[in-house]
Amino acid sequence: MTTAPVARTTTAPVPTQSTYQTRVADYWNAEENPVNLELGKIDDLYHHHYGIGEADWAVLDEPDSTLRRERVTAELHRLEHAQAELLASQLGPLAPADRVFDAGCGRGGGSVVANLRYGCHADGVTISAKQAEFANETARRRGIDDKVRYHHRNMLDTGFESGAYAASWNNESSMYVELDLLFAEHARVLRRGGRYVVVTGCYNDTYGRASREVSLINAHYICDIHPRSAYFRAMARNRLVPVHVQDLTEAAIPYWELRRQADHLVTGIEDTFLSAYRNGSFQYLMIAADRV
Ligand code: GPP
Ligand code: MG
Repeated sequence: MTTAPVARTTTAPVPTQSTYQTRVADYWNAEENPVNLELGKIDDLYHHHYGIGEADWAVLDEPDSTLRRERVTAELHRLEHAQAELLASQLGPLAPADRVFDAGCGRGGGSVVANLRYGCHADGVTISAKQAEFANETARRRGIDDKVRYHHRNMLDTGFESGAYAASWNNESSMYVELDLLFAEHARVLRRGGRYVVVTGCYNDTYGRASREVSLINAHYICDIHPRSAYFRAMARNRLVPVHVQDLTEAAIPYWELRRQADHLVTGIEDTFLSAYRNGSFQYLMIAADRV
């Protein structure tokens, strides 16, 4: 049999980072919202997630305007910190020799919280070189840089050692990536019996498709919010078995109510979050799962 010669096709080199990922990195390299920096300054713990729990509304009645701003800032930080502590509480028990992986670590607050709670080693990963550098500086200031390290890497392809991690998490960062790719990487780096935790905003399948508010949130952060169902499907396909699911939607509302009244901190997305939560199209969820 003879075959006709086939013209050689040249394939374009696969970029290490997609154009989308570059745009996301650009956003986070440039981001300097007072709502993140002013809160973080209070105790050098920089969070990139929202808050949970009842707010102390008395801060709004403070007559001195400078003091009022300070008290509102501190209260929002307290609520964000409560969210970080809730997530961290799901990771344990962990020992000081254990390693944890913080996927989409932002300016690093979550890894510090885990280290303070368990004394564990932490590796944070962010696609933003600026955030990684900032977070490493905070770890140096605290004197925990021997145990807490931040890396400018892709959370889908960390290069970390397989099976070396006792726990891992995404705190409001999973909406930037394909869940199957993300959970495959968590399952790879987690040891058998390791714990994975995600806190996320997801759209509500019972409402239907993504609402207008969900689309506005996507446009605001350049992300792509997944439906609730997608988390469970992708976990099931990637050796992650849910052990605890908590709907935090109600608990998230005081934070947004207080934040919308913080003129010195608002970013313009506050009312959209409140509408999305209240019209039932959007949920704030925590899922803890075991790696089997
Ligand atoms: C918080 O970060 C949120 C995200 C990065 C992604 C979107 C989250 C959803 C739950 C949809 P941030 O603290 O940097 O945001 P902000 O500047 O608004 O405080
Ligand atoms: Mg924030």
